[in-house]
Amino acid sequence: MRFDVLTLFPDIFNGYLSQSLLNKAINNQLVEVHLHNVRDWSADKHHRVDDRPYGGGPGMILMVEPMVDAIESVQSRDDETAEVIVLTPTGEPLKQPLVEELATMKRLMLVCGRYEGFDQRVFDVVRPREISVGDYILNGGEVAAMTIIDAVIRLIPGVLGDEDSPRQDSFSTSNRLLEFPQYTRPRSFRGLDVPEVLLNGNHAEIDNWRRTQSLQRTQDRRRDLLGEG
Ligand code: JA8
Repeated sequence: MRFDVLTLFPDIFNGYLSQSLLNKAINNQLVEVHLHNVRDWSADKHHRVDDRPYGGGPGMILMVEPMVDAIESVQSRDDETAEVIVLTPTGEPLKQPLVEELATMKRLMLVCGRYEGFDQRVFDVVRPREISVGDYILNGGEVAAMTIIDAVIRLIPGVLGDEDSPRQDSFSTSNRLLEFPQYTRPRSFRGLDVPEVLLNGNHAEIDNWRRTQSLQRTQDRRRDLLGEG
């Protein structure tokens, strides 16, 4: 799977991309991540990509020309057409079913904004998909882009560190309950003991306990997940 990331701050991605799991996936040619600095498409000698908003107001707006030039130029670098995604707090909320859909695609282009956002004509011309990673405002789209890459690549066969298929107990299309609590050694820590049921080897009883815990946790913490579906 190929990712193209358009950003004003490509260096933000270096630490994330050099983590061993992703590095292995890149070396095994399961994943490609190409970083592009939008400033390279600036038309003027000062490399400006932002300007003040018409109508007034605070902050700066990303200019339509360098943004559209960058997106179209990067799109043409591969025969496979990329799904163009702009990270924005006004986009479609990212949930696991959307992650699963994105993981089926051969190529994604992730466009990261900064400042007060893009000139509207970027959206009018490119007609990208707009995705939000959550109801809070980041300083830019880069962390959101890494979130998408991270959530998507763990669904690509062979990318996970272990041989297990990805954990989908919580939030997958089929299961909307939260995970049950897990324990490992020691059996006792500061007077807190591992629940007896997990030690007795009765797997029907263990499954039943875990289902009950999942339901209880979901009711306590995320009642919204039980609403429909
Ligand atoms: C932001 Br600035 C900026 C750009 C993209 C995103 S996505 C999100 N939740 N906040 C802020």
